[in-house]
Amino acid sequence: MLNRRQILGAGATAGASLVAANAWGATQNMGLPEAAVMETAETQTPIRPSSGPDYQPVVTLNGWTLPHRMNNGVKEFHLVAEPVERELADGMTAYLWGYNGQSTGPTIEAVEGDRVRIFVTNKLPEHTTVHWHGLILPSGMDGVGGLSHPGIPPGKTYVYEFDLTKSGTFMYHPHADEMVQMAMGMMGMFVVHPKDPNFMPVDRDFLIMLNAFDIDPGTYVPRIMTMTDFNLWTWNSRIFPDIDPLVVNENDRVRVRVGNLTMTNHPIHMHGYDFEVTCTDGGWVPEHARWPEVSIDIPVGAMRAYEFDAVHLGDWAIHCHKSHHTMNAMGHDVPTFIGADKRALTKKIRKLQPEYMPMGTAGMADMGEMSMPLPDNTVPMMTGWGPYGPIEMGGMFSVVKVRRGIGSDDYSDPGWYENPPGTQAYEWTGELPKHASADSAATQITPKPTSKG
Ligand SMILES: [Cu+2]
Repeated sequence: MLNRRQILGAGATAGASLVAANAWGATQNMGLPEAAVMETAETQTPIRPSSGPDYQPVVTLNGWTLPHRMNNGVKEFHLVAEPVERELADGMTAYLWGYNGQSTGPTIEAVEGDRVRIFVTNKLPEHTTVHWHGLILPSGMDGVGGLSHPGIPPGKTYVYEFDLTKSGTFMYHPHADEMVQMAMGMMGMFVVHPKDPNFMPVDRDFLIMLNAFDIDPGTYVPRIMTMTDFNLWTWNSRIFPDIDPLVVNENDRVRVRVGNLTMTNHPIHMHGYDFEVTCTDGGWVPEHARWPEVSIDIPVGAMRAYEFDAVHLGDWAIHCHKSHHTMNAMGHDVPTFIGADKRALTKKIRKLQPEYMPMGTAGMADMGEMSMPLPDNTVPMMTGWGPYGPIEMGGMFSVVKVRRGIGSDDYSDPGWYENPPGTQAYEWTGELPKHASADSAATQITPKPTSKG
């Protein structure tokens, strides 16, 4: 059964493929290929190759793949650098710069041995370039403004053309006014599939670009001068609870490719499995050089792909292990109240503001449950509801959903996992030894008030 998301997704993909198909028929005209535009932040169904070697197309979470056309054996793509409106979450839109209607930009997919011709039209108010991070290409195609070629002036189109000499996962981003343009969301992934379909095949191949923004609550435009204190930690310019799950069929071979174009490292941790790094942006890791991990640190300006066999059914969290990166719109100047006695203060404030509620004295979990009034265009700091209560996360968090009987092109959310009887943590209702009683637990961190009464 199709849900609203799939219908939108299928429609959008069909539309995008249509552009490519029409353009194919018109290759003899040699005009600029049509620039496909994506209007939603919904994950698009992957595009299977219609010619050349077969490959398992990648799924860009909350993103899409740029259609191409063939022109005398050359794969032609058209990127448009432009201001975009991106839904970072349902109910929060950001005014960013991106490509072809979205930030992050569309994923470019091609095959080892292909020659690609990429038209880049600049609709920004200032010049830009595109640097093809990790690809082996002629120096003049490297996209460093002023070094490789002049910046692309506003309103102009430049052509990049080169052979894809190796397979792997690469990235693209401006190398012109780079600090500003990347803070505004300009980046995307470039996947080159192996020429040999039997080289390290997988059944599911997911793409995540780690990026970050600093957008004050109630506003729309990122602060471009921020170096470390970003407040929105995003995957493909999307935040939890609105990052789509990674939907996987039992026993699938799964690859997750994670690129980092933020200004700090992100230890990506996935529950329920151990796995191995199989690829960096430098190339594939030989089998004898891999070691097992449960968290993979993704350095700044780098990509790591890891793989696993989906043998453990369940809902498994996947997230950055820096706890501040699984929060939304963090204010870092919030004081710590754990252990503080706010009763006297609360009494005074309630004379002026009867609904006042003190928070934070027993931790901040109450923030995950309560809906407090927020400025417009702002999402809560920790949020998301699971089958058993608030998940209390934000930012860089999603769920890997491993199920039995998922169709090979089905990425729709299967709902929550039902734990088989006897396999879920439960409350102990029997006797407790004296030293473990509930009373003694609370007194460990909360000092008793000095005046009892
Ligand atoms: Cu992180």
